[in-house]
Amino acid sequence: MADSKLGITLARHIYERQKEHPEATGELSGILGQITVAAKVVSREVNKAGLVELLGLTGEKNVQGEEVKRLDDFANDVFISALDHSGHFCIMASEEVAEPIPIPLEYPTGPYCIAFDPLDGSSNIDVNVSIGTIFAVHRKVSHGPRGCEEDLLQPGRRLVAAGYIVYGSSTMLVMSTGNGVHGFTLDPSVGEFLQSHPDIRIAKRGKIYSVNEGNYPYWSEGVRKYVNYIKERDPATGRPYTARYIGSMVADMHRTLLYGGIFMYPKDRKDPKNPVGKLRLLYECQPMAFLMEQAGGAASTGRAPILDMRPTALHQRVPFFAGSPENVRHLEEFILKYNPAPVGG
Ligand code: AHM
Ligand code: MG
Repeated sequence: MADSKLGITLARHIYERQKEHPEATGELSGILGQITVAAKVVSREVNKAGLVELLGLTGEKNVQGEEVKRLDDFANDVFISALDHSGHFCIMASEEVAEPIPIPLEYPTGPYCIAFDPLDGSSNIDVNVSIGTIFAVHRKVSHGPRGCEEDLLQPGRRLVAAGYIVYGSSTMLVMSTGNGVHGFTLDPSVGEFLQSHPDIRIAKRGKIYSVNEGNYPYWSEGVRKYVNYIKERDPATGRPYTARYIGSMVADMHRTLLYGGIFMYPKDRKDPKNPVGKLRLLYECQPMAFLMEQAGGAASTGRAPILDMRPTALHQRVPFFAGSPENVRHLEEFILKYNPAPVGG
């Protein structure tokens, strides 16, 4: 007979945390509730993508100049429509949309704003490799009634919640509201996210490095020297590090969080228009850095914590290094030593 004891649902987890904070309004649980609805819909479509011809290109380009796949479009629409009417947000931003997304006039606005990447790692869709959604929630700081870009361009240090959903061998939601990092796995038979990874803590030091090494010729001296060093030997064990790179930030970061080590997307000089790395600050790096720090890890531009960066543009890109705190510090030492100009990683 099946176990009749229901696991801890995400809703129960949030409710119990809320009880510890009598001043809480319940707004965050409403936000996470809407995110999980969207995540379940996207998860369902990702799982049947090969069957229903969602694969393939729409022929359009997104604001980054990349081809938009149908599933990216779909996920973007699902997240917008799950969030815009909720009354929690004053403004939103998506990787797929050039400008901030206003809340339609017929819906109420609320005291938060959200930035999200609806389907990250989309180059992996066609080959059935894990992809994900990333989200970051800030409190509204502007004074007007409906929010503006100022609300979205806040340092990550001020985030009130962030998380990701990984659509992998199972669908998992990993999130933090500033009280540690907690993981929930979707039980498809009941359609609920159940707590599977309470209070995730990253190892102080790991021995896995994760980076697109094809870009080696374009890296700065500091990053090259660091990667050469860890490929030679881990000072702790005397053995070389292990390489793992999926090319899906959510999956690579998820593994880094659980197994330790370092994930890197350094400044990439092969594209002169993009001398600061590929990953986007607001909806990729800030939320991942928030989770990393909440789990006891670190996230850096190579010179300073990602969470201390003050964003200047919605789709701003930054160099990104995150993982076990000792690994990230070690990388920063190489950058400081070999990259004389303050140009980050
Ligand atoms: P995307 O938002 O267009 O999917 O791009 C972001 C993805 C990340 O998931 C991943 O870390 C990175 O691009 C991989 O880039 P590369 O193929 O250059 O290694
Ligand atoms: Mg992305």
